[in-house]
Formats: sequence, structure tokens, C-alpha cells
Amino acid sequence: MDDWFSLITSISELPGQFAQELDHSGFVVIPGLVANERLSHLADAYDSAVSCAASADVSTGSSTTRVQDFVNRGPEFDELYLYRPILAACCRIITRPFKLSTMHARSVNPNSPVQALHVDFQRETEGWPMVGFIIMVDEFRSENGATRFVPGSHKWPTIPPDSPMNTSADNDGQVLACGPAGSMVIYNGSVWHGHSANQTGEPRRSIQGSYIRRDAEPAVNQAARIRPETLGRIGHLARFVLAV
Ligand SMILES: O=C(O)CCC(=O)C(=O)O
Repeated sequence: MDDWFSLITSISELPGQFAQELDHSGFVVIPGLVANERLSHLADAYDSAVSCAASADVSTGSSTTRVQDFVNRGPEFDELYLYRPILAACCRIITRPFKLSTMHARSVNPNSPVQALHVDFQRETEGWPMVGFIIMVDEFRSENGATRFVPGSHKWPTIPPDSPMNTSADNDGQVLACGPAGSMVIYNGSVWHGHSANQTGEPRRSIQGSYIRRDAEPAVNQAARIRPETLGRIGHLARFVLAV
């Protein structure tokens, strides 16, 4: 397993300015990860996967719709969790062997309010740290629910307080992670974040995932969920990061 970690470290690259921004701010937006010519195909595959999902895999909240298990929803999604910048970010932040915890679709529903600021993984708790990613299936804009982050908050010992400040759309110091479709947001799981309000009549679509320490409890047991057809098409690197 250590060999795999060394191999991933050697093949993964996060260009210097992105690495510094991730360290400093706790998140970074990398444009152009999904090639332009693939974007409409990815969006169509997303819509089709979401509409075919069994109801047990769909959670509809007050502002978002989430569909589980994008590891098993088609070959169009296989490369997303293997992009070299996200693997490099995991090597940098987790600093030891890691695995994919989950990969799912999340749409911010049309005309939805802002989401409260939160962390995905509290600092220094069991299994910490975590690295998250968000792939923009649609352009993220200030009016369609782009994710908001509080830069530097991944270094704070506190989590967002349960207060109205948290659900205010204009939290002091927050920055919107805007970018063209095909961009990837990589973030430290301890940074304060949440989606902003979607004031448009269209959903804001994304594919999101997280990586955790290899010995930590995953959100989804990939080995239990993996389908034979997925196993049949993915390579050794994917099997390693899925721990299947
Ligand atoms: O979809 C987003 O922009 C952020 C979602 C998020 O932070 C969450 O659900 O934990």
C-alpha cells in the first residue's frame, strides 16, 4: 500500500500556485479539468444518471437534490475521481494512504436560499483530515448558487457557530468559488463553506466527492457497492483509490 501512495505521489501534480492557494485559503478552483468538447456529454450523462437513480439513492433537501453512487453510474464518471490535481491534493493534505469516501451528484435547486456555513470534517476529530472536490457541471456564478468559502478557516480551531450570521448571504470574509463548467474546486474538509443562493430558474449541477485516510470510516463502503461492470472497466489506480 505504501508503494501505491509513493506511486500516486509521483504521478500526481498540483501546480505551485494552486497548491499555495489550497494551503493558504483552504480551497482552490482549477478551470478546464473537463475538456470543453466533453462538457455537453457529461451534462447529458449526469441528467440521465440522476433521472434513472432508484429513490433510495436520491435525497431531496430544502435546497439541494443529491444522488448517491456516481462511482457506479457509468464510464463518463470514471476519470473524475482520478484527476491528478485531486490526487496530488490528497497526498499533500492527508499525507498518508487514502481512499475515496463518496462521489455523488448535487444540484442546488432553482430559487433556493443560501446554505448555512459548515465544515465537512472537524479538525482533529477521529479520521481527520478530509479532502473534498466539486466538479462544475454548470458554470458556477454568483446568482446560481456557487459554493461560498471562508478563506483560511480550515486553520481555525472552531466550527461555524449556530447563529444567523451563518445563514446570512453576505458573511464577512466569504468568497464565491465561481468558474466555468468543467472546473474543479478542491477544498480542505475543515474549511467553512456552503452553497450560496440560487436565484435562477435552473438547477446548479455538480459532482462532488471526498477522500479520507485509508484507515478511516468512509461515507460509502465502495467495496460493498461496486458493480461487476464497474470493476470490469476500471484500472488498478481506480481500484486502489476505491479500496476495492
Ligand atoms: O454544493 C455546494 O456548493 C456545497 C455543498 C456542501 O457544502 C454540502 O452539502 O456539504
